[in-house]
Amino acid sequence: MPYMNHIFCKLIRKGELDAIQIDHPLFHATLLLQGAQLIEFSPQKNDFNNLLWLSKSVEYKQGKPLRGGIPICWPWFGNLEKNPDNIQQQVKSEHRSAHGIVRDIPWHIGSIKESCESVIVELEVQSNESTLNIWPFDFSLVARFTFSQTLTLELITENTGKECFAFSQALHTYLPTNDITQTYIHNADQAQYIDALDDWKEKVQQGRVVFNQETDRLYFLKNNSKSEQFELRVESPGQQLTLTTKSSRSAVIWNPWIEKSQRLSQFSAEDYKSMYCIESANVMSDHKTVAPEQKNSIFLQLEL
Ligand code: TA6
Repeated sequence: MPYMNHIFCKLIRKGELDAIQIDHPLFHATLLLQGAQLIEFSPQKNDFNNLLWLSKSVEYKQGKPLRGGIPICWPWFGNLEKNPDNIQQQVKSEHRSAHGIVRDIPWHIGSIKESCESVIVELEVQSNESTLNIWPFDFSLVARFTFSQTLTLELITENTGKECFAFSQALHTYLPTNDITQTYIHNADQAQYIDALDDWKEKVQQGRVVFNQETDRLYFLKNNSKSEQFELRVESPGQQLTLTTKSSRSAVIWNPWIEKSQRLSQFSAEDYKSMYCIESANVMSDHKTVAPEQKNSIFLQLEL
């Protein structure tokens, strides 16, 4: 465990994994080095309760994805077979696990900057022999977390190789709710979406998003919007939350509901009642391509 000379940050162990524990006057946070997975962000504005949902049966095991917080899905989101052909064709081996190759491998600390107002942590990972065996492209990723009373996460992709590559990505944010049936996601009215549970048919959102069945949808910004930024406002019992995404025209909204909950790891039969996911993404037609030495960023902000 490398020595850490900081005021608010210390290195701790969670099961088999190293983590940065941050105890700041304005917030607490727990950031795993594996996958650069944030599993806790507890701002003072939320009475130092975790703004993120984390499974009670989470397993801190090396090389095993954890259910909760913000898993980083890169260089493909979800089921590889459902990605655009140019992304599928880049994957060399029979490696077909969901959500790419970086959420269950070790990242390392790039930098930590502390102040009275915030803490900025950069975690990094670069291509290596094992990633090249699956996905033959040289890359460098930086996950930049800015913690204060709000949370921002920027995922920066750099193509450090000699050929272009295409990728899809998602910041797979798990959020808690006191009652999923009283949880509403606003600002998606009339947005187009792909329904992953209805043969990937294209549909149009009517009004606010409600949860009354298994929900697994890839939303796309209304075509007339020029910005690559959008806000989703979430209303749940006792909470109003705003999730802002930049450099993205897509977002995934997911709740496994009753039947799928039985098939999920690190997930109890009742957990669907107290969680949902809103994933800031670049998926399907919104996937990205980077040329050698080019960078791409996707950015989310969570604010009460
Ligand atoms: O983001 C939605 C989704 O793709 C769902 O289909 C479900 O598989 C979820 O991600 C969780 O995936 P995981 O591999 O973490 O169990």
